Amino acid sequence: MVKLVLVLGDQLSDALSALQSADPATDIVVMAEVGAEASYVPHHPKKIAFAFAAMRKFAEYLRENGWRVAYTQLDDPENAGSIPGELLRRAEEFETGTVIATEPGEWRLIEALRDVPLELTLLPDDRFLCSHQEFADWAEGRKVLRMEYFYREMRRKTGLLMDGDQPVGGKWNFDHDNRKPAKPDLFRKTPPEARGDAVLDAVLDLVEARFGNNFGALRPFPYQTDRAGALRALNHFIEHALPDFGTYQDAMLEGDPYLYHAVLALYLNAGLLGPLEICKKAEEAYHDGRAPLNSVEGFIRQIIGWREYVRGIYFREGPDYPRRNALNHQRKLPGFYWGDETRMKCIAQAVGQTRDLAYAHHIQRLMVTGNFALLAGVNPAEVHEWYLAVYADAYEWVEAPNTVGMSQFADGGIVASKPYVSSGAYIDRMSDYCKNCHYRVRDKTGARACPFNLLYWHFLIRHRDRFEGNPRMAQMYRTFDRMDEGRRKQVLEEADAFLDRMSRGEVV
Ligand code: FAD
Ligand code: DLZ
Ligand code: SF4
Repeated sequence: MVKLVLVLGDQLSDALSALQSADPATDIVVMAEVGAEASYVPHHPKKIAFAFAAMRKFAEYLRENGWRVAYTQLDDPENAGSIPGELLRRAEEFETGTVIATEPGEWRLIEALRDVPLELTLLPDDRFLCSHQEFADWAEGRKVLRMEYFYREMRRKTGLLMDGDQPVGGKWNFDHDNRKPAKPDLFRKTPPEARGDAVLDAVLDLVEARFGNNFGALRPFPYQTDRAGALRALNHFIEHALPDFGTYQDAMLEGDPYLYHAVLALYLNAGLLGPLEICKKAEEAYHDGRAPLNSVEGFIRQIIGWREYVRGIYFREGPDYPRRNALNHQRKLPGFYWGDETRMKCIAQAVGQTRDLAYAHHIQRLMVTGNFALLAGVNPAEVHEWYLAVYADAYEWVEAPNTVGMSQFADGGIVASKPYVSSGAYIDRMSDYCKNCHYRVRDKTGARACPFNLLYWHFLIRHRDRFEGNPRMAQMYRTFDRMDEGRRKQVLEEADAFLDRMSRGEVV
């Protein structure tokens, strides 16, 4: 009997379990651009264009390799509008009731597939290094689930940067050598840009017509949309950026969106690259003397450590995870996250490049936009929706633990042992943003005081009961208590006034 083989927009790998267990001679691959997937959040137009162009090209690749592919474009008059709807339509067309799929990366879609009245086989997504069972076994009996220990297991499992059972270089983690600020450099290489082609051009026109009003610039479109292009981007990164990746990992510079970051998460999460092939290339560069250990270890840790760990957390914690709100934060997300004017240079830079590129690097996401939302007490569900919408690499399994857990502490401390909050001093140390800001990073109070400085204390005092006993935060409470009473009062009043002005929609 014919089986339908579902391939979703982030499953564009020929190693996909659903494709591996099907037969090109008899089975039919179903791929569909659907309104439901394109609008469950107001995705950045570049993210939608990337998904559709990469899907169309992958469908073509499958056809060239002998598969029959039933592909639905968004503007097909027959389009049923959702993945379950498309499966039912294709089941009728091909007179079958059987579907094979690889587990989607989002509870919403897993549940929707389970409700489809067809005989569905849901296979594990084995493009990841750690299965749900392995993660459960690792987590079993542990009081806290710290990434660092999980990462060591992944190093042992993959053998990456291992010398027998010992880590190469004698240490598991070289972050101590990292975290330096960067200097502007006109000659720094940026990732290779997409060459226009007919498929991409047609998709860009479609996305412009249907999603042109979503937040974000569609053109120019720089990203690769097939495996060959993703491999070019990978090779470029290994040659030009990996050597300095570690040292400047946390740095931020005005007008320099990528620095030494890989800009590979969008390809990796869509399936155009695999985690092991990326890490092996990085390891090779270390062994050939083309990249130092602090960079290669740091990079590999992000992929086999953080990426696998957050996926484990997402599936272990269950469908309610994105709605958690441990700190009971209720403020609305300010309009400047969607491009309204702000005088805060750091926010304007991070949001501006997000609008232009559907990309910001980790420290911009964590210590600028994430830090501000947490300090200001924004509702984490709104923060989550924003991150899921605006980044080309965002899918819920990876975005939610990073946002709800790591950045907003809304899971109550599963991912992060303490909240990632900082005053303006951190941003000043790691960037050149403060030099050209309306606010003064050294001012702790007064009309031009950096809002991060004011809100930092406001956050700590708001949540004193919860965090005072945390040994890693006790020092901050002692510092606050040492200020004279008038000053303490002034800081908190100015922070309140700032939040009021912001919530009234005034330019802040
Ligand atoms: P690099 O900085 O060059 O890192 C290399 C690779 O490591 C990345 O391509 C990515 O695959 C992996 N990686 C690094 N950090 C993480 C992490 N914390 N979790 C998972 N993988 C990681 N990453 C996403 O892939 N999708 C998201 O939706 C996403 N949302 C985030 C939201 C917030 C609030 C924060 C703080 C982080 C988020 N991240 C997300 C993690 C990280 O910021 C991005 O993976 C990274 O910025 C992607 O850019 P890059 O490819 O240049 O990565
Ligand atoms: C992100 C995305 C978009 C914008 N559109 C589609 C689509 O039309 N069809 C599809 O199969 N997948 C799309 N995707 C990726 C899905 O949203 C993704 O598979 C789920 O979020 C699960 O991770
Ligand atoms: Fe951001 Fe404050 Fe620096 Fe301005 S002074 S860029 S608001 S950290």
